[in-house]
Amino acid sequence: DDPSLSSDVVSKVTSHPCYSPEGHKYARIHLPVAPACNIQCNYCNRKFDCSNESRPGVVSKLLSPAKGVQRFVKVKERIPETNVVGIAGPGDPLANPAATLATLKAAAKQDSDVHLCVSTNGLALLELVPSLVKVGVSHLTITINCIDAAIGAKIYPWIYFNHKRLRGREASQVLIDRQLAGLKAAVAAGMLVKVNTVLIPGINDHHIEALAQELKLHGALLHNIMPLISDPAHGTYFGLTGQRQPTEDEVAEARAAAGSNMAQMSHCQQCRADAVGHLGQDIDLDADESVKPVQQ
Ligand code: CLF
Ligand code: SF4
Repeated sequence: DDPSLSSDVVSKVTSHPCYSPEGHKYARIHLPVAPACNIQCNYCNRKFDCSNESRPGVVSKLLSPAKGVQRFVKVKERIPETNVVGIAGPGDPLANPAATLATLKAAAKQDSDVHLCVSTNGLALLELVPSLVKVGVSHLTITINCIDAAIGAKIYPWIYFNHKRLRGREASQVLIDRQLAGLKAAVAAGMLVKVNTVLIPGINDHHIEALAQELKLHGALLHNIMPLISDPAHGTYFGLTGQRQPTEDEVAEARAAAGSNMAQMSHCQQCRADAVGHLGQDIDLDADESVKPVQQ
């Protein structure tokens, strides 16, 4: 309902299931083609899908770009309202640029109307913006958990950048700078950028308003505050300090604090890297890739 948005932007927002309630009549397919990651988050133990978009305990079976596109074609035949192809893991899509770009390019070749969507931690984004634009990525998500390196040092033990492993505040500062520069460049290139923030009690919960202000300044369109899902059984507890998940009230408070600057998304399903179907009504693909309802 923002009058400043152009009709092209409005149509891209209202036809994407994650970007608006109007988009819920459409379905998305994630193609799990991206195994590697270039950072370490304290809430991720690497055995499972990227926790920047996923529920814990989920292991997506990796696909080659060719197999991924075959899956898209089959699913599209059965669910014709599938209009978004997303790459969201199981690692970071932009730490696997060859596979990610090849998959998106081939998907667009099959269906010229499909929206191409990528979710990333943002470290490798800046240099890849032109390639993403070239293959036609219209919707981009960056997970940004803070804009303060002291907070970041509690979230990211290391990053791998320019052939070097960086740690501590230095690592967080590089990541934050790259996320914000990538955000700005992606917005300037015409992509609709959503930011995911994992809400971690005691770590970044007091910082959400300042973060949202900065996101607004850099041109982000939508903000998705996701609760940390902390589950020691799945290795997704937070580092060694075992941070708890936020309560529903704490999530609501954080969304209210961010809401004066950024439009808030509240229907996120924390999808797996191989999610298929309408949000909240995922379908499962068995061995021969025929579709059946998933047990939630
Ligand atoms: Fe997938 Fe993410 Fe694109 Fe959506 S999911 S890459 S923007 S098509 Fe959506 Fe799932 Fe939440 Fe992500 S509900 S986890 S916000
Ligand atoms: Fe794990 Fe995703 Fe963080 Fe990489 S970006 S460490 S895959 S949660």
